[in-house]
Amino acid sequence: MSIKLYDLAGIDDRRFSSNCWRTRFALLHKGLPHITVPKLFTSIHKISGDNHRTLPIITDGKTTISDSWAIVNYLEAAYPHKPSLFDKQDSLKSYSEFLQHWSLKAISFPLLQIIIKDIYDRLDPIDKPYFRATREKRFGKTLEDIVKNSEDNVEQFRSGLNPLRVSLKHRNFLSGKKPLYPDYIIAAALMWPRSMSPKQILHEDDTLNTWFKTMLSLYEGIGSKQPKEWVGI
Ligand SMILES: N[C@@H](CCC(=O)N[C@@H](CS)C(=O)NCC(=O)O)C(=O)O
Repeated sequence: MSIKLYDLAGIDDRRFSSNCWRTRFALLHKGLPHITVPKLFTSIHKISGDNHRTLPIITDGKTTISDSWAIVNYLEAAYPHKPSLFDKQDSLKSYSEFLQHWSLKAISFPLLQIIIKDIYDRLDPIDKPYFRATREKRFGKTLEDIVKNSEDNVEQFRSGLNPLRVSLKHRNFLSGKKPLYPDYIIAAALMWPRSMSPKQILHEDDTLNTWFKTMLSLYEGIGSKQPKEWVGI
């Protein structure tokens, strides 16, 4: 039986969640047959009897796991003969864990303050009241107020990506010669604005574009085939 990946979806079946993309890339890298099941924010609680409140969730036979980091560790342990996401190196696993935390701080959080209203605009109408209420409570202001300074914030966001540009100066991938989990973490973070925001998040001459283009082309171009909203590749 195929693995099932419960995946967050917006309008036009846009699969926009970075957290879910990490898992999707992980399944593709390992060559594990799987199907993705689109879900709305407001239907996550129905997946496994209210046990899990966030996506991604996978089911593999009788096993159900949520949280992308728990999932990647499960896949490595359950399928040791399939290509490893960490090249079977503890050091790469530690680097990945660091990068996931870094990307949350340096990419996802600043980006959210730039694109949160664009995300809202592209959610299924059923999800909109839930998304607005929970995010406005979290930030203590309206979605419209959160994105008030988004023009200035885009510049700041772009310069925050410099560590990635420096790392990619002398290698093709963040992981070295081939894409591994560190590359999927960052590519997943960029799939989010790519599918949900018309803003120009990366300049057309940004050196990161070369790497991102390669990431989009992997696995028969699964990334590049996704609906694209932003100005860019
Ligand atoms: N650390 C978790 C984060 C998962 C997460 O926050 N997922 C979001 C989707 S991108 C979610 O399901 N949020 C549910 C909600 O906001 O109600 C992971 O890596 O899986």
